[in-house]
Amino acid sequence: MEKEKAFYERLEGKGVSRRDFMKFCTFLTATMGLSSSFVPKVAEVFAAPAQRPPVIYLHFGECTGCTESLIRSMYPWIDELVLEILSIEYHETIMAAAGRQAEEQLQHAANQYKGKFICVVEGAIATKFDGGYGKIGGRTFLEIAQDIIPKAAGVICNGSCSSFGNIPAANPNPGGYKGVGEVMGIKTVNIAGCPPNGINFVGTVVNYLLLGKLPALDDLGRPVWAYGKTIHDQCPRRAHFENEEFVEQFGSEEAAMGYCLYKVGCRGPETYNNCPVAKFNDGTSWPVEAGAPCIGCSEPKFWDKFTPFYEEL
Ligand code: FSX
Ligand code: SF4
Ligand code: F3S
Repeated sequence: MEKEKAFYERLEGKGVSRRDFMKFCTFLTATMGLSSSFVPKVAEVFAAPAQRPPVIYLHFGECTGCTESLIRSMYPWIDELVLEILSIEYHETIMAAAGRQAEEQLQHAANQYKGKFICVVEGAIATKFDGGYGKIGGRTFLEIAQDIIPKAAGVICNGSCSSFGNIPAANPNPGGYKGVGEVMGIKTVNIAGCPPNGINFVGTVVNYLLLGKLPALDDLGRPVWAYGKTIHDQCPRRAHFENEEFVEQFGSEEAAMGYCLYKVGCRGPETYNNCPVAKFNDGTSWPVEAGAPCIGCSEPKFWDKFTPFYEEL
């Protein structure tokens, strides 16, 4: 097919071979919990997209780590794939426009695609304004959210800040920051993590384009295929936990032997995420593999609930 041929030529122009791409599709399909018979269909979602839903991507109170995690640290070309399957109408980090021009683009896109666009949100929303928290172009985060979000067909929260409030909402929370669902009184798809794994965002979008529906969600709005099991239940150090072989001090012999990190604060038993399987940086590693305990970044209020970090649960 012409469309597919052009796609592979574009990829090759960026130094990505068909083999690399198929490897990625195989990995994505398996991570999404689909059988290998779906691999060609997943490839087709990218190579010959039947539809490219318009997306307005909003940033509120956050560190932009979620965007960085998606566009830079995984497969270096994953941003290209995202641009193949989505029509990004507004995204402050990657768009060329700035200032008034950007503001106009936001209004234009929200009106042109009213009721049809997907709104992706990164960051929490301030609900108190005495200190002047959270404004873009003279409008508060809350005003922007109330203007744009009701016009969207659905909302995906990328990261724990937009999902649950997270660090901006941590005690004492002078800005009254909250997650998008709570502020707007709506249900959102929550790609939790601080930052989330880019694969969890891409997989959720691909699932929607492939099957025409959102994946099953847990009671916190997180896709079950990615957040259905605890870190602890998938951890390669689990045998050490069962054998009571623990790291008691960083830099020790036990740490070098890859013992369990429970006693130096691992929150893996209470944290739902797929890091041991999906990993970060092109499948290179993830916190526990690198010797750092899981701090529970995909759980609501992890900053308040799980601190002080590095102390036993
Ligand atoms: Fe939050 Fe994302 Fe943590 Fe940062 O935007 S989930 S602070 S990684 O960047 O929202
Ligand atoms: Fe569980 Fe953490 Fe130990 Fe892994 S390192 S087995 S997640 S407590
Ligand atoms: Fe976060 Fe724990 Fe994974 S800290 S990145 S959920 S290992």
